[in-house]
Amino acid sequence: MDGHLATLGLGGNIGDPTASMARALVLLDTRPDCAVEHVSKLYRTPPWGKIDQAWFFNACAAVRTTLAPDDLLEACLSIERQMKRERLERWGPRTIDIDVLTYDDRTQHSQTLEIPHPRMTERGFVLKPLADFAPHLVISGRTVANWLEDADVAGIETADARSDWWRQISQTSSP
Ligand code: PH2
Ligand code: MG
Ligand code: MG
Repeated sequence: MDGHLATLGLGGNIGDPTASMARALVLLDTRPDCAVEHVSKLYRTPPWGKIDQAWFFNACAAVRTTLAPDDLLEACLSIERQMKRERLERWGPRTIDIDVLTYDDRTQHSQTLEIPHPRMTERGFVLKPLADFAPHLVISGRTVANWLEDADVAGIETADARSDWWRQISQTSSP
């Protein structure tokens, strides 16, 4: 498929986050206007921002898409809704979170969507998975690998090192 290349960050810490993330990636890949091109390893990460909550699972993906940035965001939010996302508070526990991190090399600051994601360069749980397939991607003048050198990655563990963990898991988990 022709189109734009976007990167997404996925995470969750309620219910079965790994199954939710796998299902979200399959749902995106099933759309005719989105193709999942790369998926990072699956990581277990200590909670960031609000630390008295369960550990998260996190991963990143690259998606080839013909959707405009706002429509891609809407597609992600619609999958969150479809999966009955629960979010109790900002930065607090959630079943699934899908964030648009980058879209080609575009910069956008609108009410609904900021690209690149404004906090991605400080977050080890975003940079580490992203560096699995996009270490040379430039964000605000530095590569992902370079940002990662300065990021706090303490406690981050690999939970599944297979790049097709999401296809495997979505086959074995119930809808
Ligand atoms: N998401 C947040 C807040 N804190 N911490 C980790 N480890 N992983 C996340 O995905 C995460 C977080 C808000 O989106
Ligand atoms: Mg979000
Ligand atoms: Mg988020």
